[in-house]
Amino acid sequence: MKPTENKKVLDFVEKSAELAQPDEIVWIDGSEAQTAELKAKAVKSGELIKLNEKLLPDCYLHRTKVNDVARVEDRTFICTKKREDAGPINYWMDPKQAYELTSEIARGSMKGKTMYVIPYSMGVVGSDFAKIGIEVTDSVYVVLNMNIMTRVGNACLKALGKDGDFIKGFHASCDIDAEKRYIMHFPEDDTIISVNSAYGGNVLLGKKCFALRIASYLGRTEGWMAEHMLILGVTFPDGEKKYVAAAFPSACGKTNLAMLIPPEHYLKKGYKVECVGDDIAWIRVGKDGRLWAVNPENGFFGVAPGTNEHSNYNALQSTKRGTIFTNVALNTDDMTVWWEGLTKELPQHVIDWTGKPWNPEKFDKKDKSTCAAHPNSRFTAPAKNCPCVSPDFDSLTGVPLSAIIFGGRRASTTPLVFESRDWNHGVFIGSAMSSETTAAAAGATGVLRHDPMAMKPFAGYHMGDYFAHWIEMGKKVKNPPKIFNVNWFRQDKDGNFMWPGFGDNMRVLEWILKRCDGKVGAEETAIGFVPRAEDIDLSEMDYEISAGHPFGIEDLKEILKVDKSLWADEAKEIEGYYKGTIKDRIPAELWDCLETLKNNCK
Ligand code: GTP
Ligand code: SPV
Ligand code: MN
Repeated sequence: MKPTENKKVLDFVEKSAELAQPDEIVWIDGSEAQTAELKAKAVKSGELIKLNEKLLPDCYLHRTKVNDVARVEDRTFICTKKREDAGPINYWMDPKQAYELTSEIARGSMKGKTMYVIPYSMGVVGSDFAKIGIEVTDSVYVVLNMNIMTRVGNACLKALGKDGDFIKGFHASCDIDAEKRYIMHFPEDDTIISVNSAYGGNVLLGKKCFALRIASYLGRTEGWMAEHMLILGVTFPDGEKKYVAAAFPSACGKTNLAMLIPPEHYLKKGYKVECVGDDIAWIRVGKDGRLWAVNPENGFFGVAPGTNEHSNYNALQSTKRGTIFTNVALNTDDMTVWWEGLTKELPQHVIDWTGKPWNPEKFDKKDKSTCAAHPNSRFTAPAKNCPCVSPDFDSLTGVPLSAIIFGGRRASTTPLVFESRDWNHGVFIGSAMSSETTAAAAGATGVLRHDPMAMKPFAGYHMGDYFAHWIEMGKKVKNPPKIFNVNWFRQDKDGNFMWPGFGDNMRVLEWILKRCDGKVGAEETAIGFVPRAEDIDLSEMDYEISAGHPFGIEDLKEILKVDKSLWADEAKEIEGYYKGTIKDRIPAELWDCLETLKNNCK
């Protein structure tokens, strides 16, 4: 029985089946019974390994092929009719060619297999913010992950009604052939096609493909924004609540900041931090002239390595039930999972992420190839598991933003925190962001590259137009959030982090929120407003920077410094990026900010 009469849905499913030729079609209803059946099937086929039911109830481990462990940016395409609409930094393919190429690859690829049809909603089903997608896939792993990451089932079909439109997603695992892997986006047709991958961001089409690439395109035409941002709420001792959204590139700390536990003395005073989202924010202008944000997801697809009881207790707790782990190591002593950084002691009986016995004696922190878990190994955990999930998580209206924060991994130059002079200057700061690459995408790590607003891999259209959209949005909000930039990743000459990060980032958040209320001063510098060191609360700090020296105000001063000569170089670099890479469609407001920066650094 088909659970919908929506002809567009039925047509899409029929066409997909005609192409891929599955033996059967199964509609996913999101029910516990069906989910349990699929888990059992995946365990039987070896696609999932069941973990210790007592210690990790309803948790599973999945291993991908070794050639399929991260997003593949150079195989990710924006297929607009006009090349220039995809812009200078997206890979582009002519839509006709892209449809032909992927059809050729996917034809008959589901023979002998089941095609699952997943109706899902990004956002609370039926809310003003929500948008519906249908993903067809031949992977049970995808179905089970989508079940956690999105709101899945018949309610979505009901919300679509007889005639509603949706985002079409076609995924075929094919042979997981890296040479024939394509992640294609057709923003003009509301369509996504993914072939030859079975890894996270490439195949959970509701996430980066829909909620960022397609949604950013929609947002531009419809007057809202889809951003690579966490959303968190801070409750003050007097009960007041404020919300912040922050854009950091992949594997640069969104999940960690979103679930931050404040230092002890903040907790004692009554501060509380709650998580609304850890990766994606959809943002609209509210009737009150403020920006309001929702998290369209329903779970966390979080980086495992480095997550432990101290660094991110809330994330770790989130993974204790109903979680799918991808490419972490298996501890065969008790059928639990392990990854680098989970515990100080190395477990002795471990199968690494490729399925081979692991030798802890050969482990060398600096050599990724000796790791038991893949550096981009992940957990897919239901948001409701998170001890600090916000009561606003399912809010239909979203939450009002007091501040927007940009940030990246910068070993030098960028201070711990600074504030933009106004909205347009904030947009400039976002547009000028650079960050060191991480394991979240295939390719070299640690290479400094431009990643405007942490959206380089995710903007579904021309980056110059995207900047212009930000400027336009600023004109629509009477009470815009203040815009800040942070850098948790400054390093000393020996490569040690100069700021403790994690929970101690609360100290910076507090300064940011005080600035939003005009409750604290700042120093105006060449790049914007920087805190006076005395204004950041360092009490009860418990961090030793290199050589056993406890972190103090002098260390803070060091990472708040703005070195004009470095920033003069940075300005040249930004100019080179604007002129040489983005080339056109950059709004005049941003050129003005660049001129100001250059003049300020003379
Ligand atoms: P995506 O899911 O890829 O978008 O990543 P993310 O931005 O959510 O990053 P996440 O919070 O998972 O952090 C990635 C890595 O950065 C982990 O290894 C963390 O341990 C590390 N990290 C996060 N916050 C901090 C911090 O404040 N300081 C330092 N030094 N490292 C951090
Ligand atoms: C990221 O890379 O920013 C992620 C993981 O959040 S993925 O879903 O693979 O894109
Ligand atoms: Mn992300």
